[in-house]
Amino acid sequence: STSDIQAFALFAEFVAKEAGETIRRAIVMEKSFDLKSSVVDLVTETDKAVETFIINSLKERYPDHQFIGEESVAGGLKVSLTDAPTWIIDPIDGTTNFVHTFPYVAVSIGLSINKELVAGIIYHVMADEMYTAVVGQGAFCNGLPIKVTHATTLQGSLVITEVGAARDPLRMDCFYKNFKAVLSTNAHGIRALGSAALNLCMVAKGAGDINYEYGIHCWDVAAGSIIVREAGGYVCDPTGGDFDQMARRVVAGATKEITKELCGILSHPDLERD
Ligand code: LIP
Repeated sequence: STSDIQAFALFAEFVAKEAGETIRRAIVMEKSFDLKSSVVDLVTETDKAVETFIINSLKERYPDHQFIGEESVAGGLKVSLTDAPTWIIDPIDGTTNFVHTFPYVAVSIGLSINKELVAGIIYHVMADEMYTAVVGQGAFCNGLPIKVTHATTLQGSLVITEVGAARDPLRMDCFYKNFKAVLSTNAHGIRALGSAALNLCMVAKGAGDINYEYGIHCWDVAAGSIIVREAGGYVCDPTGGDFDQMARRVVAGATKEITKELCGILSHPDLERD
């Protein structure tokens, strides 16, 4: 029920805030990192420690819930989304930023039930902003309602995307092609700040009109996609079809119109599903 979900979300908010405190302390210290899928895909001890803390905290409270965590998957655990309540966790979204002390890092926690996202919690650590949404209940930042903009065209809009953690030629070609296509609409600008979760929060709060990215994983966008929808935005697959959180790609816009316009000009790289 909605009140159960609200209780789950409230607890996750508390856990995200605690996790954020650890990240805030660690970001100003010396950091070392290991590599994951590529030489630009980074992980630190803090990512791992924070993920363990989040999963253990939620598990203790909800022993029958399931978990998908970025670093657990990197450690070899398979992504498996069932009908059971499943927490989808990115302990530090924006690890590259964390490593470089760029203050755009977030804790992202989504909750899926019957394979539908029902709650999203994203903590913008260095801004101390807690973004939350429960299905049907609207989206909030630090408890105040947030809304997307009214933008219906790319012309004059602010577009947010990311380079991502892949550098292979086919993926890069697609990236450049899409970048050019967006600029040729006379969009006011493109931003790429390094956190998929926070990019979605920016669209949700009306600080930017649309976000697209290829190569993301479910933990990058689970929480953010529901936050955008609950803020009145339109989230779909870049082909224009239904958003699929396992498909590694997303478009999230202020309105259906601007979102469909962007879908119409994007080229899609091949991506292996989560
Ligand atoms: C990152 C995303 C970023 C994306 C990177 C990476 P991480 O998440 O938020 O937007 O471009 O490829 O996935 O790895 O820092 O949690």
